[in-house]
Amino acid sequence: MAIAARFEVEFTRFLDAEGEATQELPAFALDPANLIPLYRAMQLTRAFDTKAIALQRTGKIGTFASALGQEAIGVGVAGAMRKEDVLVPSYRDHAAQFMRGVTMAESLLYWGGDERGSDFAVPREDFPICVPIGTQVCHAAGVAYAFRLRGEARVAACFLGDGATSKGDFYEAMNFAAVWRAPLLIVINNNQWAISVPREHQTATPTLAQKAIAAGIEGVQVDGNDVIAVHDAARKAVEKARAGGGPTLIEAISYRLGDHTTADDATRYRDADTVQQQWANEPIRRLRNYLARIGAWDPGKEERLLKECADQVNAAVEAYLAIPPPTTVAMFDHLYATLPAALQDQREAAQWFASHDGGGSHG
Ligand SMILES: Cc1ncc(C[n+]2csc(CCOP(=O)(O)OP(=O)(O)O)c2C)c(N)n1
Ligand SMILES: [Mg+2]
Repeated sequence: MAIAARFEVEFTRFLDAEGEATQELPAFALDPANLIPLYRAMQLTRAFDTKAIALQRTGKIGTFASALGQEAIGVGVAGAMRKEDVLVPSYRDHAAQFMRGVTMAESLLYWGGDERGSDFAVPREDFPICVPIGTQVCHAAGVAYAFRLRGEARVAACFLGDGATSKGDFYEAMNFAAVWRAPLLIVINNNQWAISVPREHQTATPTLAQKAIAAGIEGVQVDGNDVIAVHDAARKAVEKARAGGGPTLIEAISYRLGDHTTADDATRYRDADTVQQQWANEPIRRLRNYLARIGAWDPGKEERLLKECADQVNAAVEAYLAIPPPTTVAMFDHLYATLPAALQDQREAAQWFASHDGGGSHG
């Protein structure tokens, strides 16, 4: 018997849970000036998450999907992208969106059910949040293919969850991007849960990264709670894609410390002790410990940063609440160049109701 092919999946971590370096750090991480912005971005995301949940509870936004415990994934990846690249996000990727220039007020507008929240002032070519599971991977493959066709040195990056890797869209997109050597980065946020379905009931493979092998692309695993590992893998993948080396799949292993969304109650299906134990691995404390260990962080800096983040979040909430609600007829305005007669009638009826009950408001 001969071996037709052999495969392996690498796993990378630079900082352990206590923020101790387990191996020599990549060059960018040797300068704390490169790490502090990543730390800040993670803290800002967490501050936003806390506030967004409070806004949902008080009826000021609709359902919200928190990124609690998974901040390093979005921050590490978006920090490796260039402005001209394109992000194709799912619903748990505001950490990455904020780094790209999407404002927190826009994000709140989106979660408040207002489509104008997807019309980002910056970055104009990033995609809106995709709620259908896995379909965004196909969109991202298409974007990457377009870059390739046009000869543009740009990269498309998308995120999906562990659950989404069971979807055909994921395999089809990977296969397509691999064949065309499209400049695509696919990042799996393996937070161990797809709502109430645990990772081990989701798929029989020991890693999710190995799913890349069937498509003929590189698949790597990183500690998704180690922002240095995420950023390093993303940087290599983005550089490779830009240089014509084709797609990469990164599986970032993390843990969903919060509920699936504000519409979920995870205490009904998972054990509080396990969640408590997972708090020891979370990414913010890990990087803070490392920065403190090398003398680049102290309680005074921490206090100032938290205040700054809170102020920024509060300003975004105020900006959001001050935005007048969309008109009732706005929902008819962007579907057709010329509205069909039946919808024209509905538009008029909507207009009539709007002018008789005074319209809506946030919450
Ligand atoms: C096509 C489709 N099927 C089902 C759903 C309902 N749904 C919303 S979130 C979710 C679980 C996704 O889990 P995962 O991919 O692990 O992402 P996570 O929410 O953990 O980030 C499902 C099944 C959906 N949004 N779209
Ligand atoms: Mg998941």
